[in-house]
Amino acid sequence: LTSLLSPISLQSRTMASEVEKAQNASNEEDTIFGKIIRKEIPAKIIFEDEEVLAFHDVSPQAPVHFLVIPKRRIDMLENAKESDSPLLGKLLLTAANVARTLNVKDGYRVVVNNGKNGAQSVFHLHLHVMGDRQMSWPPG
Ligand code: TR5
Repeated sequence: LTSLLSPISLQSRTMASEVEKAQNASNEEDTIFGKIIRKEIPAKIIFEDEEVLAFHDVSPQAPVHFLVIPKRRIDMLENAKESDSPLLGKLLLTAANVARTLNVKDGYRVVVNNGKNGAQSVFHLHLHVMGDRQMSWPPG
């Protein structure tokens, strides 16, 4: 059956299941990213300091696709507080620094999925950084 599916339908199947996952995701206290921060499960870590962590996405949507997360959990962008401003700024600068380290050429895209309609599936704030291919607009 798989051989009958075109790459496009395979891609939309993957996208549909990502959205499904997001629609069913729960805003639990700890998440898979908490386990990655505590090194309870492995991840391909690219950069780490006391406040932030950058690691490759396990299901890359571009030749380069990494995530940048705060070590202190903020569940969603919409729940970030004024006092989180320096940390939010640091996430963006880390995204740029890591993209430079990985030698991502000719630009890249930074995305935050927020909530159900934003297709957020992991409730620990994260920036997606995708590059090394031409992105399209509008996103799906
Ligand atoms: O849909 P949102 O924006 O919440 O994105 C969550 C992202 O986390 C997706 O792109 C997933 O592919 C990614 N993800 C999920 C897991 C995971 C991961 N990236 C790295 N390592 C991971 N592990 C070990 N486990 C996951 N469940």
